[in-house]
Amino acid sequence: MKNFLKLASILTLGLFFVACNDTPSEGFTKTGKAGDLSVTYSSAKPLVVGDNTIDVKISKDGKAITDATKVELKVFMPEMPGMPYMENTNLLAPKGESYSGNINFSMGGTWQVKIFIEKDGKKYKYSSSVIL
Ligand SMILES: [Cu+2]
Repeated sequence: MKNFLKLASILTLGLFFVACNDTPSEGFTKTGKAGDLSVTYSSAKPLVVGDNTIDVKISKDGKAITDATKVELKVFMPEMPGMPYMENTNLLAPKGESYSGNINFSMGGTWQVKIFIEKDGKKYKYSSSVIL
């Protein structure tokens, strides 16, 4: 039993160390496609439960798209046993060569991420997910 406790505490310490070593200085970036557009969404800081400032960069053939009619970011978590559907949606504002705005994750877990883009009368959708 004593040996088991020793092993358990060593493992716990190990996990704690790994968790603390999770490079907090690095932000978050994910890239994918929405039709023929390239979409990158990022945060200067790691994503957290609560408010996050998200930057969305859209490009086509390597050229930044800065004249989108609308860029909307939506995060949601489907209904789970004992937990209601959760969602946060925000229209992003143009900022330099990207679009920026706040998004709120109300709890940890897996969140679905959708970015809706409108440009020249066409609609695009980028689908992704993050784990908090
Ligand atoms: Cu949930």
